[in-house]
Formats: sequence, structure tokens, C-alpha cells
Amino acid sequence: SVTLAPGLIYYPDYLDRSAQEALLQALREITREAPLFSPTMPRTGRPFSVRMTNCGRLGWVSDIDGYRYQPTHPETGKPWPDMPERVLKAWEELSGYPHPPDACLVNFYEPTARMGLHQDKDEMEFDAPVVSLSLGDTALFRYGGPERNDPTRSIRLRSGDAIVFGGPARLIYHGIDRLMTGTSDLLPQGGRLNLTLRKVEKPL
Ligand code: MD3
Ligand code: FE
Repeated sequence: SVTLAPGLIYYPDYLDRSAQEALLQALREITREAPLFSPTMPRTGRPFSVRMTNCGRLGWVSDIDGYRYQPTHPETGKPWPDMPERVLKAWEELSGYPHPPDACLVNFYEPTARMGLHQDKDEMEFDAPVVSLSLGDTALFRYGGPERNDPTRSIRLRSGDAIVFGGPARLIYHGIDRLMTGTSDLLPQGGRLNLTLRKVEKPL
């Protein structure tokens, strides 16, 4: 692993090819139960270019009313599917946090999708890190510091990479500038999947 900044640890090739294929198959089952939806921006209702779904007890959603975590899919009203065992194992290996995650947000990027610079602060437990797993095409990932104006650096996140943001890195600004199309043959149609594992609520 490589420490990129205090609290920011990068694990290149964390998942081997067979683990990536198994996780992709698990995600296909998850999107059958909980289809990808297009979240919209609070107030404006403008859609994100990234489509999303979730697994685990809670899922992140965004609509005209705001951002929040909720126990059901915004379109089907059904509970989110369970997290795959491999995802729970990744949290145990990488998070250093003594409780299981509440939420796993699944982001799907088509070749032109991007995600603007933002902080993740809809959770109530900032003592837990966020663990990210990437599948499919390489993404140009940008991260800065805790203030929007802090200088930024970029790294490429490749299929199978994991990256952990904890401690002083938990509230940094970050985003996805673009995909590098044709860099992976894991997804037959191209694109990228990113899973973020999160502890949302304070443990009892
Ligand atoms: C740094 N996802 O879902 S993963 C997100 O690739 C999100 O889909 C991006 O930003 C993606 O909120 C980036 C890396 C990541 C995830 C969560 C973080 C970096 C983070 C939370 C805090 C700080
Ligand atoms: Fe984020």
C-alpha cells in the first residue's frame, strides 16, 4: 500500500481479476433487485451524470429535497440488497474500524460521466473511514484538502484498486474528472463501477 497523505492509503491491485469478476457478478444481482437510478441535485432537480444504487442496511440518495441515507430504494420502495461477503471482507481488511459498514454506495460511470469536487459529510460518524473499490475503466481521481481552495493532486484509479480515506483525510474534497475509455475489458460495454463502503450512524 502507498500512503498518499495522512489518512489516505492507496492499495493498487487490491482485487485480482477473478475477485473483480466475482464482485461484478454480485453487482449484477444487486442491480436486478435495486436498479441503477439517476439521482438529482437538491433544489435544481438537475440529474447527476453518474447513476447509482446501494446495498446494505442504508443507501445514499439525492433528490429535489436533498441528500440523505434511507433504508429503501427511491423508485421501488424495497429494502436495499445485502452487501456481498467480499465487500464486508474488504471493509474488515482495510478500514481498521471495529463495526461493520452501514452502506455501500455503487456509482456507475458511463464514458462521459464525471463527479465534481465535493466532500462526503452526510454521515454522522466521521471516525470511520470511507473505503472505495474500483472496477472497469480507469478514472482520473482528484483530491485536495479540507477546504475547497486547497491545492489538488490527481491519481488514476484502476480496476481492482482500493483507496481508504480516514482520519485527517475523511473530509477532504475529491471528485472524478474523467474516465479513460478502453482501459479495461472487465465490463463488456465499458464504463466504471465504484463502491464506497461507509459507516453512517454512530455505533451504539
Ligand atoms: C474521500 N465517489 O461516492 S471514490 C462518492 O469514484 C465518491 O465514484 C468517487 O466520491 C467515485 O462520494 C470517488 C473515492 C472516495 C470516496 C469517498 C470519499 C474518496 C473519498 C470520502 C471522503 C474522502
Ligand atoms: Fe465522495
